Amino acid sequence: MKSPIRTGLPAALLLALATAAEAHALLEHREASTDSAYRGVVQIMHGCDGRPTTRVSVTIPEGMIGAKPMPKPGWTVTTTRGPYAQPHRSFHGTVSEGVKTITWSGGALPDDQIDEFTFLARVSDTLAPGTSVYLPIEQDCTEGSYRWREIPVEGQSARDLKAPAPAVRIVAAAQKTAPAAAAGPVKAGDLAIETPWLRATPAGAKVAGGYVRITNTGSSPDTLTAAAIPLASRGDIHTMSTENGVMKMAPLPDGLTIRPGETVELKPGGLHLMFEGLKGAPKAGESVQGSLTFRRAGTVPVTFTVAPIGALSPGAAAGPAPAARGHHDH
Ligand SMILES: [Cu+2]
Repeated sequence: MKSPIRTGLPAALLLALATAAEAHALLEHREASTDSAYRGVVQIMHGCDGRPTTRVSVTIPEGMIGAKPMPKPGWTVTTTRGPYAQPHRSFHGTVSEGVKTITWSGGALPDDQIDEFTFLARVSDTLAPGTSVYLPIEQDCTEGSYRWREIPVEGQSARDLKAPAPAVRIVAAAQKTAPAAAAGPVKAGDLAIETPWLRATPAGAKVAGGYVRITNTGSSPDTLTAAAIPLASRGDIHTMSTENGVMKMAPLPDGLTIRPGETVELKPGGLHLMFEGLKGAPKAGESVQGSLTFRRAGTVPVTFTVAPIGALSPGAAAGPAPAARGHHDH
């Protein structure tokens, strides 16, 4: 916290002066799917008024079960266990007790450096999509401390609180089956990749268009830089636009960046994957194993379904006759 107060004030006063805008303890992932794993990453962004952080403790909320900390070199990790308010369904029957707090201590994180403290837990199916859970965090320094533990009441915003506990919003579990494709969404790190598909091409065609929907559920941007299928010698990302009534397309040389929280849809007439140097024609009804390459998430295997020549969506029949749509048609 960069406040004008002098050092050496009691922790309670430091706490009173802290505001939500200055929160030092954040969670990297602010959404979790019900009945799924949750990777909790507590990010410590500052010390206490210039002093190094020496202890970080997180309280696991009711409904996050089976929590396990990740050890951290230079820090001692301890946990406390206790009974859950209600039993939760798990892989092996029900669980009624588990880790309630995780504490990392004994390290010294300077004020001008940041660090992350990680745990894994499972979000029980008792947590309903649309609700939020709160993970109070204690941060102690060589001098001073913070207690990020205030939880908003009905109608109150975390902004109204001086020391809000970081929140995680519970969302519905990813659909097991995408409507048009056999495979469900592919998760790659913070990315959800849905419905990769190609348009079938006439025999002898040199290029094929590919389409996909990508959602970034994390807090860092990622960039799609390339795509590949065995039939093509290369795969780029193209934009498409209309200039003076003529459709034009151009490669995105720096790739396509998907910002945190954003969903990018590659579809006919817009952004698309452009597979070039085809050695054969993808045929409607086939599945084609391929990959998408991202700067952060790396190369992710995906299965492209193949829709008919001229299709406007993966599950649709062919669109208007190709001749009607002009020549930059992919
Ligand atoms: Cu193109």
